[in-house]
Amino acid sequence: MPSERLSGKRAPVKLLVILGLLWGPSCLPSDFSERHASRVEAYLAPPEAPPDAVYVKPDRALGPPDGRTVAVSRGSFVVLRFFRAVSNGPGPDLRVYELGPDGARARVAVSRDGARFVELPAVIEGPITEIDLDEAGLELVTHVRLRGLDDAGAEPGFDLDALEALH
Ligand SMILES: [Ca+2]
Ligand SMILES: [Ca+2]
Repeated sequence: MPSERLSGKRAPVKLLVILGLLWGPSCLPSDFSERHASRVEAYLAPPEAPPDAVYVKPDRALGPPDGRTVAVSRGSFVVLRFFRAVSNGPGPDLRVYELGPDGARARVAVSRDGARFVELPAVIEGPITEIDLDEAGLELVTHVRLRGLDDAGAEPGFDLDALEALH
């Protein structure tokens, strides 16, 4: 039957369209993997936090800012990695997004190999902090570490939402 042959030829096309829609975005360099931290390398949760607390899930700091945060308090830290190296371009190179009006503070360190970190002198605080790699004396970094300095707020310490590469 001609109509059956016709439908038989169309089915694979429909299938390819559906697969293309499902797979297409992940096959392309996406905003997620290019510009924002894409992997958790290490996390030490706030010492007093219940292990099932939502704010001790470090993957909440991956991808673009979305209001989901991970807590980094005194005695805790997180190390996130970028899919590609962040370069030291003109002006600021990294942006740190925080959530919460609790005035929590943190220190940032950067690394190009995930082993040796250079901690920046500035204490960071507030919703957006821009960082210049000049301060670390590095031209390329792949890893960023945040170390909490206090336990301010209901979710203790600095509430990290996202990291963004500006170059
Ligand atoms: Ca710079
Ligand atoms: Ca987030």
